Amino acid sequence: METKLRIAVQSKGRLYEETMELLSEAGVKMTSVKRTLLVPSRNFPVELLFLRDDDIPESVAMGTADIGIVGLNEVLEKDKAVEVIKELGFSKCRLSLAIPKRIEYNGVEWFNNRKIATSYPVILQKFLDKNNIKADIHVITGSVEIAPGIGLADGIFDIVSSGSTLVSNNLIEVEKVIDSQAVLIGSKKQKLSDEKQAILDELLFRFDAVKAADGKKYILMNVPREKLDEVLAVLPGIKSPTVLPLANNDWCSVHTVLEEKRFWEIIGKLRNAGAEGILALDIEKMVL
Ligand code: PRT
Ligand code: ZN
Repeated sequence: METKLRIAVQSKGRLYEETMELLSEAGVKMTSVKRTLLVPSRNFPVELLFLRDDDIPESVAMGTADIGIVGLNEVLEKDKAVEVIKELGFSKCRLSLAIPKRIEYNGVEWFNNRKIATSYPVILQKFLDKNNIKADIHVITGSVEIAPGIGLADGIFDIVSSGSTLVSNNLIEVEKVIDSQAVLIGSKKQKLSDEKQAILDELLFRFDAVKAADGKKYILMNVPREKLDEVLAVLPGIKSPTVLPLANNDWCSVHTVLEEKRFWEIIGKLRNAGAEGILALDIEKMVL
């Protein structure tokens, strides 16, 4: 039987969409859209094990899955024998302490002898120990942010992303404890077979190509030959753009790759320098 690398992924929730998108952009196609527990790819030697995110670190530590995709917050909280192989750059958030906004806050000592509601007691306890704070941790799952309002806790320790949940509950973030994002994890103890390692290496190579293309545009434009130097001067730091001849000898075609966030700034300069017929295309993959 063909060797398959088994990847534990979240079956539904905030990580699901982007995990599937990353795999799909890496050319990994799945056999069925129905989310049964174990789904093989139809064109790549991997299979997906769909789990709750809470169970992913342990499944990787135990070797039930070879690798997993999960939030760093879950990895740190579950504290299993896993290691981060790669940061995937999506589902970015932070774990922070927050308190009612009307309270005057004068530093982390404020939390001494206070009651803190959280779903992340392990990470919180480590932070409190490091800062010599003795507080009472109250573990609740879900809707942590309402705890202070109903008198269940003095403050909370929870995931913050945009911050709007805190605002609508009259809370204010006072200490950021960790930054989190989706990460690819592997077991610390179980070494992959050579075959599985080779599959993982290919997958990581493809993830890098997808990531390299992220936020970049492929730009083509027509430039009068006499303006070529001026146009090329507008493209600083970009490794030698391609210059191609056109049927009309007075003109040439310049191709290059631009950071999307600098697109409008640079396009303006290119037009002023004499570029015309500028086309911008999405780049799907980039192998550096
Ligand atoms: O069912 P399962 O156990 O698999 O899923 P889950 O309900 O435990 O997790 P899920 O799907 O809600 O989140 C999965 C992962 O997404 C988390 O572990 C984080 O790594 C990541 N993530 C990124 C977030 C957020 N952003 C986020 N904003 N997880 C939760 N939130 C919640 C947060 O709990 C808070 O209530 O959104 C609220 C804050 O958001 P803002 O934008 O208002 O600040
Ligand atoms: Zn969960």
